[in-house]
Amino acid sequence: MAYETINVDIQDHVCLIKLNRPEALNALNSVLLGELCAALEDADASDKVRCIVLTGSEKAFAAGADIKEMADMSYVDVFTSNLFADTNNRICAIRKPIIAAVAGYALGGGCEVAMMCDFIIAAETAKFGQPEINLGVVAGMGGTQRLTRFVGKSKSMDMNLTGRFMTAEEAERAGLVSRVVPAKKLIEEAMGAAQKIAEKSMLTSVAVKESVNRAYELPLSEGMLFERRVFHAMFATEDQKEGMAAFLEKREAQFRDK
Ligand code: CO8
Repeated sequence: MAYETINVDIQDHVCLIKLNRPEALNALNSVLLGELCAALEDADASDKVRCIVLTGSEKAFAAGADIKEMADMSYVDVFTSNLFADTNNRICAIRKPIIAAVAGYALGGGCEVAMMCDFIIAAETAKFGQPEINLGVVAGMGGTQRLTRFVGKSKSMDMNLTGRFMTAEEAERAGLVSRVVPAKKLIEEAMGAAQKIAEKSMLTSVAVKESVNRAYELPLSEGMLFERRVFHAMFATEDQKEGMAAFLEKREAQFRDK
């Protein structure tokens, strides 16, 4: 399918989605958000895709929601359209793993979309921020909520109240990103990680994603019970038999998603 604001490429079971509004530093307007959600849903439904990588340009992953599009909206407009709720819900409903590969600015909604992905690999050039306070608003899609769970109250307050940007190095130290790599190697590293995930059983990848995400929703005892029940359920799969047999026979497992 042809898109206006994103590029989509599938290689070796990995779907690479590149945000592509260079004239606006990939600001997230309604067309881009609609296309992004549609592309993610297509990838989620496709037999050819086992993992997704979401990236932007060297200069910007995304510099936030499109300010030009929002500036004149009224309270009734944003309330009635429930602005950004649909985007959050659609991205969070994707079952396959999504890696955000971030170079340059990931600000406001850009940082929030990156945080909706399952983990973030950052180029040394990445800058994360929730500068909405400079526009007279608060973050609207997780900047006060997900960011706080990632980096803790003090740093989240600092970011949201001052609007300052975090470097990739600080973001890694704070637990916002999983690894920092040289800018030139960003896509190679992210595709390599995605490739590793694509080689596993999809049943297990989806179970891992659901289990880790429960850690953000449930008290520990309930989360532990959820995890244990999922672990038990994996014994009903052929891939568990294959994975354990392959280990014992000292060979590579051949998973079949069964
Ligand atoms: N919206 C619209 N256009 C933008 C945005 C944006 N968020 N960011 C940059 N642009 C445009 C600029 O207007 C400019 O266009 P033009 O040349 O036509 O004037 C072009 O991109 C290049 O930008 P700059 O000239 O400003 O580039 P600089 O290198 O000087 O500065 C910065 C880069 C620091 C990133 C700067 O552009 C900036 O501060 N951008 C705004 C960052 C921001 O405030 N982001 C938060 C937006 S609000 C938000 O995200 C609310 C989230 C709610 C949920 C969202 C869910 C998706």
